[in-house]
Amino acid sequence: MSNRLKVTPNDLSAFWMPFTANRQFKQAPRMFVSAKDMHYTTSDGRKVLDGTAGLWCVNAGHCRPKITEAIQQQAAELDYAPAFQMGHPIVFELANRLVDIAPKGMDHVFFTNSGSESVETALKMAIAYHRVRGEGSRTRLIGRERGYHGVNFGGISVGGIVSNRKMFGTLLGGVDHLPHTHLPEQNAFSKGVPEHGAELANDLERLVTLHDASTIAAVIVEPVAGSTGVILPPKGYLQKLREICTKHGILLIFDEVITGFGRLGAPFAADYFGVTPDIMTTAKGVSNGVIPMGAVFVKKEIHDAFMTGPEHMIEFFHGYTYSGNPIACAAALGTLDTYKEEGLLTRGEELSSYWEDALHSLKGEPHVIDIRNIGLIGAIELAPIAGSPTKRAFSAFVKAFERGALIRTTGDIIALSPPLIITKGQINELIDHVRDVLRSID
Ligand code: PXG
Ligand code: PLP
Repeated sequence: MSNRLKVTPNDLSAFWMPFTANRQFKQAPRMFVSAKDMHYTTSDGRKVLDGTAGLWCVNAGHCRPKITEAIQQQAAELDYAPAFQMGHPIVFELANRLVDIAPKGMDHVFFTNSGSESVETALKMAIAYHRVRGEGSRTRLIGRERGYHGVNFGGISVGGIVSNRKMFGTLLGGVDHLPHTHLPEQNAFSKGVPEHGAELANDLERLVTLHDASTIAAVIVEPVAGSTGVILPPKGYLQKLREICTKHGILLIFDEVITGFGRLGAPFAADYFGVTPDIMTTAKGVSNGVIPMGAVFVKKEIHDAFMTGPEHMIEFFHGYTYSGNPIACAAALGTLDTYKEEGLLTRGEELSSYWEDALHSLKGEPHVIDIRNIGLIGAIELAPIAGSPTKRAFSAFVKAFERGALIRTTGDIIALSPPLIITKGQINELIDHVRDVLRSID
């Protein structure tokens, strides 16, 4: 470890931390200084088991040699090339490799630098697609309550997490929302996808009646909602959404920023559920979280609709300085090699029943009011402390960190999403940490 990493900075004030209780953190900082495979090391030298793959992104585990080497080599060879009107070889190689593993028919990839940017890109593509086809009246976007689509204005407009929206004015116009699918009275402690609630997809018919299909560009949903605390699609729900979208010429966008790249035990949620969207947003696992990168997958028909007009003209007025950045591409290629060699994009399937049993063994522990699971995702919902929502889960988070496990909490829900390299022994270890924590908090 370099000296630089061993020293804890003595002034923490300049850095305004994202999605963090800044004042509380700075009174008692929690710092990671290195990581390897399934573990972080803290600044006081303790090993912490990563129960969350960083922020749902380090799917292959930490500091994997193929990825590290690819980045090192690329940084020394071609550090940056302009993203507009210029190319470099590996961005094309990466696009081909991604299309090879994508659901059938998703033949083109647009690069971004994050999930939030992937979402903005997808929403703009959807509206522009209808316009280039002569259906410029299709401008409305439909999201879902409790949805998370990143933090930029388009994403929070279609998103449905109140605290991420309410501070920021009137947001995008022409947006409506489907109801969320969390039905604890009927579905609590379901193993895998719940039985009840597919009919909630029919609400899209209501919105079509209200607004008319000719005004609606796209519906965007997370196939499995992650950030809000893991809400699964009821059996048949996504199929129904797909049918209604197709019937009315509305594009279906799956936001696979969390579910993409093996999280459910299949390469994408589209594969897992057998439902193919028209556009698919990804980020996180595409580069193992190591270098920022996002990728938007689109069906051939959508891409091809733009490829008209004079050939010297730009077809889609959109892109980022760092779209397809060479070092990010190298990281992604190293990531895909690692996934392939170790079978990680489907490893979750082998482990999911073990994971399910381990998680559901927490039923009956203090405070637990629901447990949800799919692939290598788990959620343990706790009863909130009366008058102090989020406090109980936050103390669980701090206690777990002190004991040696990184978990994630949102509201009063503990969310788990370990790297896909986790062993059965480490699953037991993680769940035992959570059990001990639940028994030790108020
Ligand atoms: N869409 C979805 C479905 C996501 O989960 C984003 C978009 C935005 O991605 P970026 O890269 O802009 O953060 C996300 C990100 C959590 C957590 O703990 C979830 C996310 C990010 C950070 C924390 O729930 N999801
Ligand atoms: N702001 C200014 C002043 C810029 O010049 C640019 C890009 O050239 C941006 C924002 C957008 O930056 P990015 O392409 O990294 O998203």
